[in-house]
Amino acid sequence: MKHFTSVHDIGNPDIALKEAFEIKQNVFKYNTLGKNKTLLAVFFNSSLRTRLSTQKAALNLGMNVIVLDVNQGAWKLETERGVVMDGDKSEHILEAIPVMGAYCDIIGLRSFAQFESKQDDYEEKILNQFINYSGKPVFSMEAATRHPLQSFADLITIEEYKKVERPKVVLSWAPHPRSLPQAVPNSFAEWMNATDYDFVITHPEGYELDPRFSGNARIEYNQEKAFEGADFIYAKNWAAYADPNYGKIISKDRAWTVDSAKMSLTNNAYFMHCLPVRRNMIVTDEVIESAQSIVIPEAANRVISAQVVLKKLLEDNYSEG
Ligand code: AN0
Ligand code: CP
Repeated sequence: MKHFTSVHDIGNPDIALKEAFEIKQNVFKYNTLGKNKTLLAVFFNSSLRTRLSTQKAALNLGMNVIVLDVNQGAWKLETERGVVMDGDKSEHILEAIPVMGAYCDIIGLRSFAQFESKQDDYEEKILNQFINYSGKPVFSMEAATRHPLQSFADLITIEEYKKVERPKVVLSWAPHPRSLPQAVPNSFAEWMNATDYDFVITHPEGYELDPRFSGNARIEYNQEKAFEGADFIYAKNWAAYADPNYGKIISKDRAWTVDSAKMSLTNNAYFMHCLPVRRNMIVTDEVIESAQSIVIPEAANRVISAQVVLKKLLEDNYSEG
């Protein structure tokens, strides 16, 4: 694995899961693998979990860690080529990226969809520039279209909590006051489609995801019907994907908020969300505080998914083998 940007890079998810559970048993087992190797974690957007869990994973592997919040103290970056840089942007990303690459061995990147150009977002323009110009292995800490470290942690969590071999997993849209990227639901769908779970997506009409991500998932526009018999409810808001509404909010309907009445339709389902979550928009206090809510162990598994990925990047790119 040279870079990690999606489920397709990890290989067989069953083997990745085995590695995850091996690491979870003893997170310090490989604590010299990353000796004298430096992780640079670059954030264009805010983060609590990804920032902390990725650093913890790197420290568990004996790596050194540098974190850069691009919007707090670095120069404002131009991303378009050919622009006369007479505005407020002092540096071009085409110099900034190889410079960052010169100071580290592995780069983690968080760069959300900007909702200015669907094409730029869905071609992963920023992530691919890091891959092409840094000279270093790059992994996604949520890019424009995917959040694979989150989805991997979600898969680990479902495997830990599932009571039947083939659980019914429901990804449910829920309302939110601001436009959010499709990265989390896209990526979750992609990882769920790589398993043989019974996977259903429910959302209001107009919130269809890119079919390259939703794949063969069953789409159910009636949320209550979707919840029937579910073993896991995975709530998330996203802005519209389909034209002409790309990046727009077309509903804030709180009839879609996950509440106890809807959870009672399920097979005593566990409640999941990647966090941060807005209470009483996405999910009621009662549901997120219930015994069936596994959002905290889900977040804790972010260390494990990051550690599997960093271990693979170290082994495949730097092992003297
Ligand atoms: C981001 C999103 O929806 O992509 C990050 C989630 C991990 N959420 C917010 O910006 C609130
Ligand atoms: N779930 C997740 O990625 O959280 P942060 O945005 O806080 O990193």
